[in-house]
Amino acid sequence: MANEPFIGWMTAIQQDMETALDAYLPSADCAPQTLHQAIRYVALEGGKRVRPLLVFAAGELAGATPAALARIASALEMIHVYSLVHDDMPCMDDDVLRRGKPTCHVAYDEATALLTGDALQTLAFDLISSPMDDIAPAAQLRMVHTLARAAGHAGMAGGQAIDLASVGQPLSLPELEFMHMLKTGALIRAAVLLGAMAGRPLSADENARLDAFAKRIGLAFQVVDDILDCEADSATLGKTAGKDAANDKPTYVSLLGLAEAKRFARELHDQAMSELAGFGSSAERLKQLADYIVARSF
Ligand code: GRG
Repeated sequence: MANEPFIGWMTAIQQDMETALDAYLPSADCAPQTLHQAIRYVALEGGKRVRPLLVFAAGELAGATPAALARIASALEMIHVYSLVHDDMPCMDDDVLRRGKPTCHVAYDEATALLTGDALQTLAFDLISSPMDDIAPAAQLRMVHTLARAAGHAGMAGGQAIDLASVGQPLSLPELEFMHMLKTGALIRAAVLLGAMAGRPLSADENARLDAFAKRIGLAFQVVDDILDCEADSATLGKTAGKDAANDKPTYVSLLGLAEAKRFARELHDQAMSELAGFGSSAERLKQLADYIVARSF
C-alpha cells in the first residue's frame, strides 16, 4: 500500500527543487539565450530528483536547515543533469529520449549540449562554494571537496570511462560493481554525505554507518535501473528502454539473470537498512527513500 505521508513529503521536496532550480538557473531571456534556454530545458520539469531527496533525508537526520539543503541539492542535481546531457550525446550513449523529451543535442545541437553540460557543472560548484549563512566555512570546504571527488575521475566521470570501455566485454561481478560504485554510486553517496554535512557534526561511527548505507543503496539503485531497463517500456521510463541489451552492455541482469538481480537488490536494500538501525526515528525519511529506490517502477 502506498505510504501517503512519504509521497506527500517527496512531492513537496520535488516542488521545492523546481522552485530552487528555477531561481538558481540563468534566465532564458539573458544572453546567450540559446545556451540558457537549453540549460533550463534539461534541468527543469523532469526526473525523479532522487539525489535531492537523499540530500534532504540525510539533512533531516542531521538537523540541517531547508535553505542550505535546497542549495546543496540543486548543486548536486546540476551535476547529475550535466552527466545525463553528455551521456546522451552521439559520442557516448547516443540517445534521443530523456525524461520523456528529446535529448539536448536533438532539441538543440551537439555544441549546445556540450556547453549545457559544462555550464551546469561549473554552476554547481559556483552554488556550493558561495557563502552560506548556516554552514561553517570549514564544513563548506569539505562539501566542495566531496562533490568534486564524486563527480570526477575517481567518481562519476571515471565510472563512465569504464562503462564506455566495457561495451561488448565480459565483466566479472566485482568489475561491474566497481564501475557502478563510481558511475552511479559516487553521486548517490555524495547526496547522503552532503546532506548530513549540512547539519550537526556526526560522530565517526555515525558517519561510517551513513556512508555504508549510501554505498549499499547506491548500488541497489543501479541494480534496479538494470532491471527496469529490461522490464519497463520507454514511455514509462521516459528514456529508451532495452538499451543495455541492444548495446551488449554488461549489467546485473546479464550477469545474474532477472530473478537473481531482483534478489540482490533486496539484499542490498536490507544491508542498507541495517546501517540505519542506530539512528532511530531521525532516519525515517532515509528508510522510506531506500524502500522507494528498490520498489520504483521508473
Ligand atoms: C557523462 C561524466 C558522464 C557521466 C554519465 C549518469 C551517467 C554517467 C550516465 C547515465 C546513464 C545511466 C542510465 C546510468 C545509470 C543510472 C542512472 C544514473 C540513471 C539516471 O538517473 P535517474 O534514474 O534519472 O535518477 P532522473 O531522470 O530521474 O534524474
